Amino acid sequence: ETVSLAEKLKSGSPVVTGWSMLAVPILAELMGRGGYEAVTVDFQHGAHDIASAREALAAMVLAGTYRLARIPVGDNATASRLLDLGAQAVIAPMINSVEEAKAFAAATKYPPLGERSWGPHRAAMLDGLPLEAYLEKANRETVSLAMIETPQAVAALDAILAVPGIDGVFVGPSDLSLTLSAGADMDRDGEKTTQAIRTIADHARAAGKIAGIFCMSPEKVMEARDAGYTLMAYGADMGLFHAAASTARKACTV
Ligand code: 3PY
Ligand code: MG
Repeated sequence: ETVSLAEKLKSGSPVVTGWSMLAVPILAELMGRGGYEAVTVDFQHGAHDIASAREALAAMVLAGTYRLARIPVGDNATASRLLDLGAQAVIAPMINSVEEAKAFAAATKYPPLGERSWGPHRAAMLDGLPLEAYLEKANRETVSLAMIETPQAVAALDAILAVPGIDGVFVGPSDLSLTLSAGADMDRDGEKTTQAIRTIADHARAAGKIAGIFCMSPEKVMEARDAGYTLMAYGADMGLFHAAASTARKACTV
C-alpha cells in the first residue's frame, strides 16, 4: 500500500478490519485476499501466541493488508514487540486513566515522544525499508489506540485523547455495556451505551484523533461510520469460517 494506515484513518477514509483470533496465519491473509483492507491480530481474547502473531503479520503483507494488533490488558511490553514484528497499529484494552494512556504511548513511540526500545528489524523488512527509514517514519505512522470500555475511561476521555502519542481511541461495546450497567447486562444497543458511543466519536473528532469501534454486524459498521468512526472491526475468522461452513453444507441439499 502507498497510503499509510495512519494517513488513511486521519483522512477520514473508512477502514474495516477483520479480526484474527484463531492463531492460523493464513486466515489473516485470506481475510485480506477476500477484500478486508485491514486485519487485527487479537492477542487479548484470541488464541494467538507470539509465533502465530508474527506469522500472521507477515502473511498479511502477501495480501497487501494493513496490519493491526490488540494486546492483553496492561501488556505494554507486548505492544512494542508486536510493532517490532510488523504491526502498524496497536490497540490497548481497558485504558481507564491518563496514566495508563501515557504508559501505553511511551511503549509504542520512540524518543522524544516516548520510550519505545529499538529493534524493529522485522517490521522494517516487511515494509521493505532500511532501519533508518523505519525510524524516520515510525512515530508518525504507527498508530496507538486506547480502548474506551468503562465509565472511568469515558470520564477521562478528553484527557486520554490529549496524551501525546495516543493517536485515537477504540470502543469495546461489550465491555462498555457490561461496565456501564455494573455487570447487570450486555446491552450493546442500550441507551447508555449508545449515547457513550456517540460521545466518544464526537470527542475524538473534536480532538483531531482517530475513532475506532468493534462492531457486531454490518449494520453497526454503517451506524458507526455515520457517527464519525473511521476504523470499524467486523468479522472474526472463527465466526466467518463457521458461517461459511454452515452455508456450504446447507447448500448441498442431500
Ligand atoms: C468489547 O466489545 O469489549 C471488545 O473488546 C471488542 O473486542
Ligand atoms: Mg473489551
